[in-house]
Amino acid sequence: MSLPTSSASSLAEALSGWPPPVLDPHGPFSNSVTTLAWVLFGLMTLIFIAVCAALWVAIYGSDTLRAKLGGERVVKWFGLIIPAGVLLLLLVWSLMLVRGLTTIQGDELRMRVSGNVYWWRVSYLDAAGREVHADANELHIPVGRPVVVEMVSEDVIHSFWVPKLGGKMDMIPGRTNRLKLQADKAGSYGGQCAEFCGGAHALMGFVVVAHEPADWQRWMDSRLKPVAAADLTVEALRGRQLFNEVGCAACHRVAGTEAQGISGPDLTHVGSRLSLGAGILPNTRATLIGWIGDSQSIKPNNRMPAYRSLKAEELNALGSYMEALK
Ligand code: HEC
Ligand SMILES: [Cu+2]
Repeated sequence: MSLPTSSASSLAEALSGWPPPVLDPHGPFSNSVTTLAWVLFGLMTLIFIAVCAALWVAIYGSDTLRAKLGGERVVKWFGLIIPAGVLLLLLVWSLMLVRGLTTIQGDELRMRVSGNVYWWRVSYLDAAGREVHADANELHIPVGRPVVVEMVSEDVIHSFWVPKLGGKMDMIPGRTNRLKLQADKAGSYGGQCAEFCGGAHALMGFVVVAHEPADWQRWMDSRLKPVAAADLTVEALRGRQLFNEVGCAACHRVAGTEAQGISGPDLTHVGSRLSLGAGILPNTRATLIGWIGDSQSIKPNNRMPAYRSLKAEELNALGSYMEALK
């Protein structure tokens, strides 16, 4: 099935993540954050100009000008009343904004994302909070509908951030935080862990793909059907056998097979992900093989061992199997 990102450049843009597109909102929740950012910037500029003017008066102003302004009055207004007013306004505004980003209305799509060193476990939930589909490193959402993401962490503190679609929220072990996202347009949007969580923290990205609602429903339906063995080539079948023999299945789940590991990303549909290694590489046969053979050079100290002893034929077979898991 086709994804809204047919052009490689928009994926590259979504994946590069730098500089974070903080002033380019694509949904109502990111919009409100961006508006507040501009207001902060505007007020900061005014205050900066006022401070420069005060400095100018202090250094170069004539005695008559200073007497006219009155030292005490200047301190009262510019040192107390105006700063207190500005800070109070911004405090109330940002508290109300955060409320808007976190208040649950009940008609949102529910998802749960948990942070892991250095990847994301993703669950699609039904209205009662039960998992209907497990995935990793990619969130697929319908355009125009708010999505509540419940956030947890399985190890250290991470932070979930999709600059174009919403605010930023910490994932704290033992706690569930919530944040709403919404996309106004189909496309792929880059996300990034925004809290230092270890050496390869900068290589902990992800992608949010927004589909038109009907396409999203088709996509969800397609997720519930794992790839059947009958649809695999001979080489991919060999890869499937190796997947169990060399121990991949201990950490990874592929629905419909005996591989049911949960300490690594779910690979049931890894072949259809846009990116690999948690948003850091495009997903191709070559990058799959490169990752399996030596993920430690790509992402130092990630929790997957490097399989440097596998022969080229074995790596090809594993790559072919992974690629077939659409
Ligand atoms: C000890 C557990 C463990 C074993 C064994 C293991 N992996 Fe992984 N694997 C992981 C973890 C953890 C990640 C996520 C790494 C990251 O991005 O930080 C991962 C990531 C991956 C990814 C990328 C998934 C994505 O969406 O980015 C692929 C593909 C993969 N592993 C395939 C394999 C294959 C094939 C084998 C066997 C040759 C294997 N793994 C063995 C733990 C494991
Ligand atoms: Cu992190």
